[in-house]
Amino acid sequence: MSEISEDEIQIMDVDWMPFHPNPQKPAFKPPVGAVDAHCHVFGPANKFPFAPQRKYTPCDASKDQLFALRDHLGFSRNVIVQASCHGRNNDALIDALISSEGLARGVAVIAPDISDDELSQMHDAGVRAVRFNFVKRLVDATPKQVFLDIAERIARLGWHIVVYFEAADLEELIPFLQQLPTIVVVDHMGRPDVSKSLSDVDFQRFVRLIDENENIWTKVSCPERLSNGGPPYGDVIPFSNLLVERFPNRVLWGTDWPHPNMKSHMPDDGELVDLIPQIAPTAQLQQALLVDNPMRLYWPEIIIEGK
Ligand code: 0GY
Repeated sequence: MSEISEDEIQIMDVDWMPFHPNPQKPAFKPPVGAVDAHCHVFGPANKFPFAPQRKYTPCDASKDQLFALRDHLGFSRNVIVQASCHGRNNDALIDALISSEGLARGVAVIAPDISDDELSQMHDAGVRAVRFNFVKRLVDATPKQVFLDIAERIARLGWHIVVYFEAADLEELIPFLQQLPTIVVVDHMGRPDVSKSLSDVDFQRFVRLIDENENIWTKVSCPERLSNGGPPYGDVIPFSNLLVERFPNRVLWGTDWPHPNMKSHMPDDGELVDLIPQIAPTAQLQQALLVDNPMRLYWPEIIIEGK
């Protein structure tokens, strides 16, 4: 068998869809201080190589491109989530946080044996949460006890937990989620099957979970990933809208730029922003979704006066 060099295996997957090269300027103007609370940076691979155990190899998506998109869309801040292609090496994330000069916070993926010093350095850089990923196509399974041990350590820092799972796995995960000692943010509305109705048993289980657990929040993100019909994602909006109206103080919104693992199409980020008035129809709901909620969670120390 011939040897494969590290350079060769860092080339993006042949079916990888790169992010939209020139998203439109949205017609919707986000409120002052709006936060894109779910996005990623990838590499650049020559500086921050992807993890050997990754399940996909993306194109580079740099911090500078992310910050340019932030400004173009009319947002002020980012929450950058460590993506599975970087494994537990958070260097690209930390580099982006430091470069943001306080305008980005981070969600890291960490090992249970991380030292207190490393955690403290991450905190100084802007990390405020860890992500527990249960999506089998993205990561190998981690024992729940490992996650519980991590949860206990990061709770002491005032951090919270972001979880990503498929709707089919929720029932089994509920006892675990209810043991977590911090705020818990569920990615992408728990990935509902939007071909079903709002009264479907799986989606109602998710709504009940948030109803019954005051520490559980969700991101009303990723219409492009959940939709069966494609843009303008009319099949997803009722799910996002229900959650925003019912839990106005426990919802976040994000672009999910650079949209890893999209296979059907690549969304225009400007069009995603233009969906916000349908998801959150009043100025009050928009202010909570885009400013007050993410600021409370990621920048509690800042009282917003302008930017
Ligand atoms: C997302 C969704 C995905 C990927 C990741 O960490 C990741 O690789 O989160 C996905 O493929 O559904 O939130 O970006």
